[in-house]
Amino acid sequence: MKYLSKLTIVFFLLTMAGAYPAFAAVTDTGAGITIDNTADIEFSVGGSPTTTVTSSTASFVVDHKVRPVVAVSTTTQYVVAGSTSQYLGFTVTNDGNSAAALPIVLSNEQAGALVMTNIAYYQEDGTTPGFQAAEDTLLPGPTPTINVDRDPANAVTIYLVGDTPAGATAGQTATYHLIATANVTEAATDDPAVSDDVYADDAGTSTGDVAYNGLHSANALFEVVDVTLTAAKSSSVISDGVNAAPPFFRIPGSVIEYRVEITNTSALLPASNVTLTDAIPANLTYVADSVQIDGTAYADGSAQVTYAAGPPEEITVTLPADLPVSTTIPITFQVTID
Ligand SMILES: [Ca+2]
Ligand SMILES: [Ca+2]
Ligand SMILES: [Ca+2]
Repeated sequence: MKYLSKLTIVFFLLTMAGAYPAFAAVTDTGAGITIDNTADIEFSVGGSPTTTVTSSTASFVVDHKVRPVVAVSTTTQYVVAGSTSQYLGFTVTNDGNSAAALPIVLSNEQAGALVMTNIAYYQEDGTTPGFQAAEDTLLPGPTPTINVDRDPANAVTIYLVGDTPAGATAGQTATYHLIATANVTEAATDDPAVSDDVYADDAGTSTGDVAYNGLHSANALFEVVDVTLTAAKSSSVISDGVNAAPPFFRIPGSVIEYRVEITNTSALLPASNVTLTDAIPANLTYVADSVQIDGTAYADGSAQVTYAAGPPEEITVTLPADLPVSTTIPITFQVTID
């Protein structure tokens, strides 16, 4: 009982650590290994001592189980029209018993109204999870070949990367099937002396991807969405130079605070490089260093605030980070009435 409990704990810990393999390929007998077998025959005749006869040796070589496996790591990628270097993530695993790394040719099949342009394949280089064009490895050609070790720990992460056409419209989708084809030819018959290639793949998602046809596929989706920002502007009086306490009035010398609430109405994608430009109207003077973004003050001339004396005076405010989905961030600044 104690022993079983320990086993359970070890299994649990390995699973938690991600060390327990999802595939069991490395426990399969390797392709190319020769297995010899003989039998011993014992007999006696009329009370004679036992005689042993050994059979001839039956030898064969273990065949090559060819089993590429494709899985999806990014099921849906939301994109906007005109966006570049959008990607779907896949893993490609060699789940066979290859003696050497299995050569696998990558290709794709597209379906849907959306057709991405400049499709390319990149291989994750392990530095940073996710696709980075400057880091990950661009694979050459329209149907590149990768070599995948049979150890599931060495599964290869592939990014199918493309640009969204400028004319794409919200709601359009593109399904892309990543197809991994083993670059070996299945043997017609078994030669016991040869490690023959035998297709052992599953059926997949692409057209005609049945079981045992030497390839496997999985699919993921690009979907076009609209990202719209709204901006609501209001003003309030901070002081009027006359009254010590509210209510204040809007007279020359009063300090007015403008508030612009910027909302990302998209529930799917953040907005990047959000910038507000405000030309200060006549009869008002901007109060230096009065910009606040979401309650945090930023000085004129900082990375977030550019001031131009004009006329007219103009401030440009850049959010320090992406505006997250379904989020409102207020920008405030102050002016005085001349
Ligand atoms: Ca990466
Ligand atoms: Ca064989
Ligand atoms: Ca198949």
